[in-house]
Amino acid sequence: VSNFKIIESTLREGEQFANAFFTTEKKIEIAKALDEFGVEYLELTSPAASTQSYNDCKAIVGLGLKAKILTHVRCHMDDAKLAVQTGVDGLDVVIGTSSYLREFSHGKDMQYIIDTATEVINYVKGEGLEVRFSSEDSFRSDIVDLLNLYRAVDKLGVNRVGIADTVGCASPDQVAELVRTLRAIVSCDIECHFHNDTGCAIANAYAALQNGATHVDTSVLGIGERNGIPPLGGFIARMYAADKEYVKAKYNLGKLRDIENIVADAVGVSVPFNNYITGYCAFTHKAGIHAKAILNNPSTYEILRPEDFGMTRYVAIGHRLTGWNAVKNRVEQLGLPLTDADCKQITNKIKNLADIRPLSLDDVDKLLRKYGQAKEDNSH
Ligand code: HCA
Ligand code: CU
Repeated sequence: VSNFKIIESTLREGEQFANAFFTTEKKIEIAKALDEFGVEYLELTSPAASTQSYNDCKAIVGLGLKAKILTHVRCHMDDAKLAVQTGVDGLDVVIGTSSYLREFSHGKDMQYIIDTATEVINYVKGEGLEVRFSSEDSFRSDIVDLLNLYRAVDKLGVNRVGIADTVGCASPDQVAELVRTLRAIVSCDIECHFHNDTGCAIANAYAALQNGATHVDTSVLGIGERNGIPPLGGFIARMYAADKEYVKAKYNLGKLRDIENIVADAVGVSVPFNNYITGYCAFTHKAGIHAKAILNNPSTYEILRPEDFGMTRYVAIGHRLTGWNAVKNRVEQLGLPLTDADCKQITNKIKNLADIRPLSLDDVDKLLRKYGQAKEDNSH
């Protein structure tokens, strides 16, 4: 699963998040931060959406970032022409293929879709730009229709075909099967886009990569239409677990927290407490058994190394589940002259107190210092 590329869609799918309103300045700040992180592509809202969208697209193209700039457009010549004028590196072209969308959304049949796709793809390629063709709602589309369409666009020389789980209904095994089938039919790259309505977005992205997909769509904190798509951080966590050295070499992982804070602030939400990597408890260890092992060797209970992400580990000790090894570690940090026997005794004291109410680290430190002081006084 190495050698994947991220198409970061905070500035497209993310703009479809309920709370999102990005000013030009904010878009530029987000684009620069993502570029520093090292994503390979930024996907922007269609310039056909509004005048500001058109201008913002040009402004971001003008930044001269390392990341390639894509814009996301309907499969329509007018939209494609407008997009080409903005100077982007490529177009992510999309059209709905499921019977739901063909009937209730755009009302077009498969032949019309193939004809329009052909016209748009030939045009974009003729302009020398990268082009991806994707079917919206791929998992509720007729598989024969879908494969015929992909085969046709592959022959036209698209750079990528895309599959999209627009409603978030797919499971990893379904994804694996569809991607494997598609891999056998097209020779171009395969991009995938998964919504998270049923909690499978990251797992689906991973299953797609394992079966031949090459590009994955993400957004910061997963923001998007409804409850969104794979969060950049969670996807990175998954890929780090699969191939740590590759991910560390390719991305500037220490930048993740900043990016999430910028986006969370821009859309008026806070980073979830249990967020991948950056959530406030992501590297907090609590039970005595965990704490002891972690202090001996962090890999016992950590698959992600906090240092690799500019984060720090925390061992909570002011609670009834605490153990004397963790207390001893704190004693050493504070440089107090207490023995193992003392630490065991204090641990019991902490447990008794914490049965009544939770203690802050400050409460615990005070207690430890009091014992340490008493010890010194005795020895004089
Ligand atoms: C939508 C479109 C899309 C497109 C995905 C893609 C989806 O907002 O409905 O271009 O691959 O989820 O289908 O985001
Ligand atoms: Cu989407």
